[in-house]
Amino acid sequence: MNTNILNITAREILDSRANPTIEATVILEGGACGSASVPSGASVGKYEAHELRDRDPKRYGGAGVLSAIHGIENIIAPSLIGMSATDSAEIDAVMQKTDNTENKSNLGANAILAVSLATARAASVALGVPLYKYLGTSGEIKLPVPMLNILNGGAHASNNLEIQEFMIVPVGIERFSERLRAGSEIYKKLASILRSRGYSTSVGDEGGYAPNLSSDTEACELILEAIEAAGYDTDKVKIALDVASSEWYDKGEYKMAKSGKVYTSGELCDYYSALVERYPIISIEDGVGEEDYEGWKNLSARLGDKIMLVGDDLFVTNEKRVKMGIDMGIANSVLIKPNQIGTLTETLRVIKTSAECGYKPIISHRSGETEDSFIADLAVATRAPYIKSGAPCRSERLSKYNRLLAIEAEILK
Ligand code: 2PG
Ligand code: MG
Repeated sequence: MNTNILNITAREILDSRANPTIEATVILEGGACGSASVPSGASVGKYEAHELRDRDPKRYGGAGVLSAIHGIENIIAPSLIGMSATDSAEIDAVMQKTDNTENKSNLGANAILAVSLATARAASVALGVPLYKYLGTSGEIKLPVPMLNILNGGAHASNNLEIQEFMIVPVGIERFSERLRAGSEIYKKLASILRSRGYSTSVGDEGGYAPNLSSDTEACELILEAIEAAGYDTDKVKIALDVASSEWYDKGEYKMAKSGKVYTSGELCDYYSALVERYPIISIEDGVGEEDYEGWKNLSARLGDKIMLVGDDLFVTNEKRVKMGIDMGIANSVLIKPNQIGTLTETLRVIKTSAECGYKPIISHRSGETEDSFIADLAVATRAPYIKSGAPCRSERLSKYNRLLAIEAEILK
């Protein structure tokens, strides 16, 4: 099969929040083709690669991506046509060189990533292998533990919860399909509990419920009740939080976006330590802000031996920032979002670097998603221990979990 690139096209499509995003298609000389679409965040880290939007107020309130698509078809495509789709690293290097900026602001990380992922998919189709096998090495296949976000708050919901994500993590369950079943059963029990207390069961951006509650601790209590009501226990199913605290950071203090309450970095650490004492929490993401390095040191000293401390806005899937964090001894886990950095090659590299240094990679969706399930294959290919793809609800979240079910079925055959 000839894997040389014949043509690349791109289209403007919509994501799960009705915002425009890009779907790119790479067509190979041998006839194979692959498409990929890119997600978009709401709580965006300061150091993320640039997402190129048109800023034309007459279209989609300025969020159109026609300029990025123009770049794919008129600048990226001519530079890649004739190269083999199997040469991902070279293809990504050509795009980075053509863009010629540190944060991919000329062509847009959204444009570059769409082509990068579509190219890998086209290559896997041409070679007739599943994407996870194409992306990864051989050896025993291991499926990730899902981190299911069943209560949404922060920038992902218009309720009063300050913490962005309350997740359940079925770490003590062996099979992926059984982990997902636990996620679904607990999610459904949580709905009954919320309803019985007169709370709303409408959902937030990632499919978790988004009720107004008396406090973030009430959220943890309700989750514990749901775990028990569904017939599981906290040996098997734990809780994880994504605080997304960079959203609150303001001149050295943390000002909660909804209640307006103000905390110092130290007070936040005290708060988390108390939560960890009281609840079966195994992971806290972005507990302090992306530039609050002293806060990260404090948090790591206090909780780094007990739970996963995940850097999302802190690391932005950027190898330089991860290495900086490792040198400083802060955090111990890295959230991996391909669109924070903009190419498959750099994503794979940062996963490798993190894992080699004992930092756990967690493959993640964005709050604005599409039906593309690429990250499910990426998690399997890299043997990532965890994947975070929202609630077991809404098809843009489930496309990833359902793809993992398909992979599990395939390997158990
Ligand atoms: C996060 C993500 C995904 P967003 O903060 O981890 O859950 O949210 O895509 O809005 O940055
Ligand atoms: Mg996060």
